[in-house]
Amino acid sequence: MTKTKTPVAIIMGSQSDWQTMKHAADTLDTLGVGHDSRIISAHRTPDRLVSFAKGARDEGFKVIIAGAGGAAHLPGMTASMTALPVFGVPVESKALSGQDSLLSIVQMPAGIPVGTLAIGRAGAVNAALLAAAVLALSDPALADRLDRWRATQSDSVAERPVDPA
Ligand code: RP5
Repeated sequence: MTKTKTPVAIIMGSQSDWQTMKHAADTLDTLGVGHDSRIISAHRTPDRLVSFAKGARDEGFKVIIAGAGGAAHLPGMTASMTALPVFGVPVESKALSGQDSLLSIVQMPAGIPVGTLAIGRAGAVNAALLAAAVLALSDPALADRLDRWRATQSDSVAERPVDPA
């Protein structure tokens, strides 16, 4: 198996999840963290899922971000087949506004952890920040970039509100 130099895998159940998961990719880009995005459906492409999850460590990945909506089994099934950290992003579904996705991902049985984030964009951004924080434990340059990212965010918050234009 070819080793990747990209430490973060971003996987999602459908092309339709990319609109949400792109925020994770963009955040990792801002932090200078390599990533690879793939469509892997727990239901429609189960063989692809098994192959990816069982081989993720050997491929060189260190952290997996998994986004899915509805009956969102992707993060949990991935975590069942790898000991790499898995962060789950509940994608906002049309029918139930992502509450189905959230409950599908968050209620893992003891023994197989998935770090579950917020529904939608906030969850995707925060999954990327958490992935970066994990990698920063052994990468001082990345730790510096993460500190600067947070300082920039603090600086961008106005002290007083203004009326909308
Ligand atoms: C899930 O079903 C995917 O993660 C997606 O959020 C949802 C709907 O998929 P599509 O019907 O848009 O392909 O597996």
